[in-house]
Amino acid sequence: MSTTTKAPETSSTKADKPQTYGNYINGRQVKSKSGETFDSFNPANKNEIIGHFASSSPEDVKMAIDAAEKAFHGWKHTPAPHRAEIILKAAHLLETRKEELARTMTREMGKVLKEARGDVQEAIDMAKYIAGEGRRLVGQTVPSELPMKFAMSVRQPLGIVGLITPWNFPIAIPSWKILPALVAGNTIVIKPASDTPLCALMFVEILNEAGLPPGVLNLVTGSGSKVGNAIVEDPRVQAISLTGSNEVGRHVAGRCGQLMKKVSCELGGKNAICVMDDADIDLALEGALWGAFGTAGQRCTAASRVIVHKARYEEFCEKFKKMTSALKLGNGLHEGVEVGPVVNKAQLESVHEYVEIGKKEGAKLLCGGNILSEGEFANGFFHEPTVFCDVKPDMRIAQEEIFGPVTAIIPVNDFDEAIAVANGTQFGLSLSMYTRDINRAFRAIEDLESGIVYINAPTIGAEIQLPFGGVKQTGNGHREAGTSAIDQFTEWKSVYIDYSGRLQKAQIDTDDLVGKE
Ligand code: UN1
Repeated sequence: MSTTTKAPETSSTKADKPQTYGNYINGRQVKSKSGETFDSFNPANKNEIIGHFASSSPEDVKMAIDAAEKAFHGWKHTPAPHRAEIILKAAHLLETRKEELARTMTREMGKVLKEARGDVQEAIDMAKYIAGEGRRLVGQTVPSELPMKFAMSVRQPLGIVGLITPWNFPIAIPSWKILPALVAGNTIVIKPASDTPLCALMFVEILNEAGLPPGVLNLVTGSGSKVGNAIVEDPRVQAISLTGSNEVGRHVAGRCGQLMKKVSCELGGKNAICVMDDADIDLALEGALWGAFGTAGQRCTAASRVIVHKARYEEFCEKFKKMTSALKLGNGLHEGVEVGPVVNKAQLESVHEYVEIGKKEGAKLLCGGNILSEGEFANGFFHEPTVFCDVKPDMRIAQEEIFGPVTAIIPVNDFDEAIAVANGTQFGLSLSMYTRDINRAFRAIEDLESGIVYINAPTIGAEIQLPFGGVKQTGNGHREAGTSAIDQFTEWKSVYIDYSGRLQKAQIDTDDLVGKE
């Protein structure tokens, strides 16, 4: 598809007619070199086009990297507290525009409005938190082994960083990456998911409106194969931070390994809620429902397994079925809707395929299981919230990430088995334990193999002031958010200052120093 429409200066959602948006390079929107576009549409109603976006090529990526390269020197030398002031101003702009951003998000990727507001709020929280880092960015001062010698380490920006972000948290996740990268003095090229380019563009424009110099933060839309790869391959890009599928993560991390680039990957999950015999069952039920079906199960942290002690199994399944069947599915903008559509057709098909796999594997379908395509669902990508019970831990529906409104209830005999089953997948992002026994709670904290553990709360809902990320195949050892966010986007420089006026040899001139000057 191609278009000749001129790209507007700023993005807004007001126009009835879908607008055409450009890439954001060097402080303004620009059309892709080819002029080609792709559409973003509403998954609750695929006939509603959200906008036409630049279908970019490696040439466009080069332009963005050129801009980031030019801006780097000035940005690196802007004192960090001033960089942080811009981020704080962006926090306030985001607050002012929270409702507009949330509504755009619901229209663009389907999550219900309350959750979309939460997504924007997560970015506001991150902006306020990371702005404080502008006056910290702490290093170390340590004693030297030699007299009249000073030793310290300071953080340095990496240079140009490439960010690749997903559609499920279309503002929060870009904020986890963009904001710490900025406060640390890096310049950026971001490729947002093609399902949510408008959310990302609006976020980038707000940061620029807050006062970023042109070229510091650039956005290029388009496919992973053209845009993502071109960002990874350019030798001027020092580091990549990616949130996405394991398949893409493996490819990108592999290339970055060969190119000797810093890379942090935040990938899949197969999170579980464990419900013990002593748990507050109503609390656990509510938590499991929110954990499994919040954001239509499209969270890396979604509770796609519920591991239940046999003593409470029948009761849990029966009540969970009732609660799940009562969930109101629909357009996330409508009052009272609890579960929205899944993001696109491919996702709908993939989710449904897992339902078929579950049935074939011999799991019992407790409720749901269908694609909805009649009446108000006719033009959207709706899948019934679906629960399997009597699931065996090694079934595919209990091992593979589904990323949709499907969860698997697995019965276990005791606490130790619950821990073993919870740990028994290749992933390790978020695990939860419902128990009223303090000893069990602490054993769970110690023994659950995941980057995030919850006690008496579901697997979703991480706050930005703690590290976010996982172990095993969920990632490659990095953490986002919290103070660890800064580690991803800085390099250590160790500095020695010898003010003795003579050559002092470390490890050699170290004898007889006691009591001497
Ligand atoms: C994700 O799904 O990738 O903890 C992020 C949560 C949210 C973030 C999820 N705060 O569920």
